[in-house]
Amino acid sequence: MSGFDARRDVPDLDRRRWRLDVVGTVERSLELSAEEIRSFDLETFSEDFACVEGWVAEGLSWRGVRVRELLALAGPTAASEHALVRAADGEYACAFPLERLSAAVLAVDLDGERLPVERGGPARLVPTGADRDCWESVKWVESIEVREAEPAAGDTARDLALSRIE
Ligand SMILES: Nc1nc2c(c(=O)[nH]1)N[C@H]1C(S)=C(S)[C@@H](COP(=O)(O)O)O[C@H]1N2
Ligand SMILES: [Mo]
Repeated sequence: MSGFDARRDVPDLDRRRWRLDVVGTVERSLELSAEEIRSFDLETFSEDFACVEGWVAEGLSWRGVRVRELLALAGPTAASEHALVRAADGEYACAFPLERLSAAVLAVDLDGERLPVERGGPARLVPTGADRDCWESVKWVESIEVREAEPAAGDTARDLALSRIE
């Protein structure tokens, strides 16, 4: 992908130790390994990725699980309408309406290979829909925190992404 900027920190992640937490206002908190995520029904789709900085990576082939499937297992409370997706690189986090997040894919493969850590592996969020923004494609996802109230603080993704544009 042409947009990779080596100045940005790639976290030191051990694929075997990595876990995805699905927590917050859910009936059952989940802690899933990369292999457990692979045991869900995985979908493959092709997509271009465009960053507001002005570059495009064309024809990427992603494979992963619909977040809807993970949430179905966790069971959000009826009043849950929001979520905060947190990453392993410091304070990076992105808030979503739960319905939009449900439609996104948590990708574990890119172009037929396990998603490398340089590209956001073990798991990277790939939102769908025309209105998606580049900073919503959270790399190194560590937790999905379901909320009833809209996160008032903690959504740093947009600010961090825009602060990089010179
Ligand atoms: N965890 C995390 N995810 C992130 C970012 C980041 O800094 N940290 N940057 C976002 C932005 S603005 C873009 S354009 C893409 C860049 O993806 P790439 O590094 O694979 O080119 O990742 C998005 N996801
Ligand atoms: Mo971006």
